[in-house]
Parts: sequence; structure tokens; C-alpha cells
Amino acid sequence: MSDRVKVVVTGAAGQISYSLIPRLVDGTVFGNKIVDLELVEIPAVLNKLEGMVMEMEDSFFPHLGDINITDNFAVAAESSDWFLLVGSIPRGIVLNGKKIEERSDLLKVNGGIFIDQGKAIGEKGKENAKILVVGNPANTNALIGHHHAHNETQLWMAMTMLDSNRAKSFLAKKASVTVDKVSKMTIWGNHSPTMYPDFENALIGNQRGADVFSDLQWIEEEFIPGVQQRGKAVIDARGASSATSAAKAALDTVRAVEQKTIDGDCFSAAIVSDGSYGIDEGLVAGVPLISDGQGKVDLVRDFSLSEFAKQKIQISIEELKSEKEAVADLLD
Ligand code: NAX
Repeated sequence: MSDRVKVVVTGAAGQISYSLIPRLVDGTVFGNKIVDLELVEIPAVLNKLEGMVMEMEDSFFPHLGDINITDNFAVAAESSDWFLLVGSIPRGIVLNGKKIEERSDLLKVNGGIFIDQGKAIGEKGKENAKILVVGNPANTNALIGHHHAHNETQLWMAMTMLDSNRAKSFLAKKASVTVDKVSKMTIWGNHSPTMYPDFENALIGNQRGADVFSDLQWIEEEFIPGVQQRGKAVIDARGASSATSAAKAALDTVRAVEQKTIDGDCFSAAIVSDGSYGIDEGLVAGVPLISDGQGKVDLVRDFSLSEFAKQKIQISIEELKSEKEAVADLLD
């Protein structure tokens, strides 16, 4: 195995990346490997990245290899192992004289970015490269990127780890245990307010969540909506969206793929569906995953889902289907 890893980060001048990039090279994610970084931004903010590079150099990171900044994604993609696609256009921005407010406009404007990024990753990224889409709408962006990559050796994921970490925290508080006692958490479906956090299959210590949480009113009225709306709650309180926790979740996802999953546990990310669990083939949906720590990630296929869970998951799948329809012209 190579002693270097090349990582592309888009949206590198944004607030998540400010927290994410330094921690990619601190030795906790890629172990002793030297980490080469390709930081990608739009031309208007490339100069900000010069400041980021200075800070990285000033931080004494023995694992930091080459660090490049560019607005040319295709150049950055060359022989890269990991792609953390954080960059996206936020709601409310004015583009070509039009304010991007509707979800359908947001889907299209961001989806368009992922056509070119997908093509470049498929052609120039390494065989077996891993791609984590963070920029929203993450699942549908990943769907578009994967479609245009035409490279089935590579693994496309959309991030649901932040939702998973949030759900663990809610359950830990309710069960009066520390967060490390909560495992096997899955976020099903879309990274959006329709996601379904699977408390039944989660483990609290060795006990199934279904056996621990009997207060179904709390589940329905506080837990599920609490996790689904947590991003908004952070914005309301902080006046800005989740950044530190989102960066930590991206790092957790990379670690979850790079390291072998502990027996009996799983991790959460959205991947291209093969039709399992009744999820339409081709949609990018949140599911339970395990890694062998050697680059192979597999779906966990033996979860039992209650009727309650199936109904909730279906709502999110329907939303993913409608997002796919909204970007149908980007999937030719
Ligand atoms: P910021 O607006 O701070 O940063 C985004 C950056 O992306 C900007 O610097 C922008 O110039 C850059 N960018 C835009 N188009 C680009 C392109 N084509 N190539 C390269 N860079 C490009 O947003 P930030 O708070 O960092 O959030 C980034 C994205 O993460 C947003 O879409 C946000 O909605 C999404 N999130 C996703 C989460 C998830 O769990 N999947 C949780 C956190 C976060 O809300």
C-alpha cells in the first residue's frame, strides 16, 4: 500500500473546510501516510486559499505533503485517492441575475457542477477512489456525479454521518449514557428533513434500541424531528450553519472507510442503491455500511425494519425520486 494519499477538497475556502483541512493531516485520519492536498475553489476566492496554505505551513504538520490550490478541478483530480466535495452554491445567491431560492433551482445549479466533477473523477481519479459529497443537495449531487463518472471501481457516497452523530447524541442523552455507548446507527434515505434515524437497530451498549426506547411519543415527537431539524436549530442559534460538527462528520466518514469496522457495528453514508431494502436501484440513499479497512465497503444486508421504519424510509425515498426527476436533464 502507498505511503502517500492524495486528497481533493472542494469548497476549500468555506467554513466547513476551515475546520476540516487541518485535521486531514494531523495523523488521526490517514495514520502515518503523507497527505497531499489539492484545494479547489472558484476563481473569486482563490486568494483566500493562499492564506489557508500559509496557516497549514505554520501549523507544523509532519504528515502534510504537497499542498496545491487551484480552480481547475480536472487538474486536481489527477491520480487522487479521496475526493471531499464540500463546495456548492448556497441558497439565496444571485446567479446570472437570478436569485437561487427554489429547491429545484438549487438542485440544478449544484447538479451542473457535479457533471464536470463526476467526469473528471471517473477519468482522472485513481481506480478505487473514494468520493464523499458534503455539498447540498448531497444525495442528488452524488447521483449526478456517479452517473457521469462511468467508473464502477470508485465509491460515491453522500454524507449522512453528521445526522448519525446527532442521532447518537440524542439517544445517549435519553438513555443517560455517554455517546460512545451508542453504536450501529443508520440514517436511511436523504440527507434532508425526511431522513430516518434508525433508533430500533441502534445499539445502546449491547441492547437494541427497539428494546431500550419504549417512549414512542418521545421518538415520534422529539427524537426523529429533533435529528431531522438539528441543522436548522444550529443555524437559528449560531446565525451560521454547522461547520465544526460537519467537518468532524466528514473526517469520521473517511476514518470509517479507511479502518475496519468493529464487528457488530456499522457506519452511515448514502451510496448508490442496488435495490436492497426496497430502495429504488440507482438512487443515492442512506444505508448501513461496513468497511474491511482495505478499501472495500459493503452494505449490511440483514437489518430488520419495522413497519414504522419502512413507512418513514419510504417518505425519504419518494423525496429522492422527486429530486432525481427534477434533475433528469442532467442525467442524459
Ligand atoms: P460555505 O458557503 O462556507 O463554503 C462553500 C464553498 O464552496 C465556498 O467557498 C464556495 O466558493 C465554494 N464553491 C462553490 N462552488 C464551487 C465549485 N464549483 N468548486 C469548488 N468550490 C466551490 O459553505 P459550508 O458551510 O462550508 O458548507 C458547504 C456545503 O456543505 C453546503 O452545501 C452545505 O449545505 C453542506 N452541508 C452538508 C452537510 C451534510 O451533512 N451533508 C452538513 C453541513 C452542511 O450544511
